[in-house]
Amino acid sequence: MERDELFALLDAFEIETPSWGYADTGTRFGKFLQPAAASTVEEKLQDAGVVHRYTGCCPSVAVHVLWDFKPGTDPQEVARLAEQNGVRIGSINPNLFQEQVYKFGSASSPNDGAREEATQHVLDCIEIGRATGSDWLSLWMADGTNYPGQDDIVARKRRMEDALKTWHDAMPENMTMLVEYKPFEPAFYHTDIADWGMAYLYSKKAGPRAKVLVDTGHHLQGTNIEQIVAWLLDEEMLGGFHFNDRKYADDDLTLGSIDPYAVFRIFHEIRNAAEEGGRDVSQIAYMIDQSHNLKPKIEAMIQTVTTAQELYLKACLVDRSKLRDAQSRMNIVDAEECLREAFNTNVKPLLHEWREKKGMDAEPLQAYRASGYEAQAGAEREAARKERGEVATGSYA
Ligand code: PSV
Ligand code: MN
Repeated sequence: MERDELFALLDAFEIETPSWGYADTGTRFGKFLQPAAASTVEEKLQDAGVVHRYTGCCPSVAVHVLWDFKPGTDPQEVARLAEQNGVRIGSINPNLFQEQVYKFGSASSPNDGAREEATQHVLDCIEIGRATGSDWLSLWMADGTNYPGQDDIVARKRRMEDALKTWHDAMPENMTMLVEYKPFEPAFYHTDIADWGMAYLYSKKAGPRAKVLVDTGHHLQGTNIEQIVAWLLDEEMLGGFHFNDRKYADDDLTLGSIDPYAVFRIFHEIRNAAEEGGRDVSQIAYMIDQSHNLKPKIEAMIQTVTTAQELYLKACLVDRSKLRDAQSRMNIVDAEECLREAFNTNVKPLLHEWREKKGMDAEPLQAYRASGYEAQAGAEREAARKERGEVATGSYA
């Protein structure tokens, strides 16, 4: 593939960062606070703007409605704030898992009140989407049960189908609904949207603007994620991704930190669908869903984005005519070598050239570190927290 073609593919490869990735988060055992962590939506958007400035490929920010839109927040004001920071509001994530009413689920709950509240919240989210100019409604529900016999599995499925159809039909024409699946957690016996097949079926029944969202951390050990991606692409049902990596479960580790070859294989299937299968892959929503408990948040985000770019570029380098030829000769070794050769190529020089051409620093992480942003944000945010009477976090040196 020619250099110009590769650069055009990189130009089109945009990755959304999550507002919650800039805030202090933890595990159920505790939280380790960072002075520079964002606590307000203003600070989150400011940090997202910084990541976009250094990487050049993160122009939108996913928002989690309960966490980012406190009662009385004007969504248009949030959209303006995003613009002032050089970014825009991306996917709108309703929160259907934190309120007490969702104890037995949201859309699938046997409790009429919970289902009504869930629908009202999603309708409010659709309005926030309209007001902020977002095209994406991204749904993840913690729905499920913890014990055999706790509830009727099929009745729950039907309640979910009804809700998704209602929500789908309430969306404006320009909006796409993303349906995310997860095999377990927080429900430990059965999850109402446990895998890609269930998300596919629900999406099909909801309507033409519902698609499946693949969170790379939401699979059981050994699942072949790239096959799921290839199938969804072939069925024109792949909506997008939540990028992260995992070793054991939903670990929220940095993309590619555990298995970069698996991420490369996902990108390979996407390029294969585009170049061999004639599929339109331009509308895939690439989003990060990581909460960095221990790493400095902006550094981790930049590391993730540049890793995604590297692995995507490697997948673009697969020699597809050579691969087709090897496959037609049924030569397994030659075919596999096409993938290995591309994966083992050092793409850093190409990425450096692309960034410099766009007037950016060749090494985003180093440039960000040299800017002193973190120390300054840390000092300012600590002072602001003190002023608001919140706990000051202290230095983490
Ligand atoms: C659930 O584990 C999830 O992947 C969903 O996408 C949520 O919106 C997000 O994490 C919250 O961090
Ligand atoms: Mn997710």
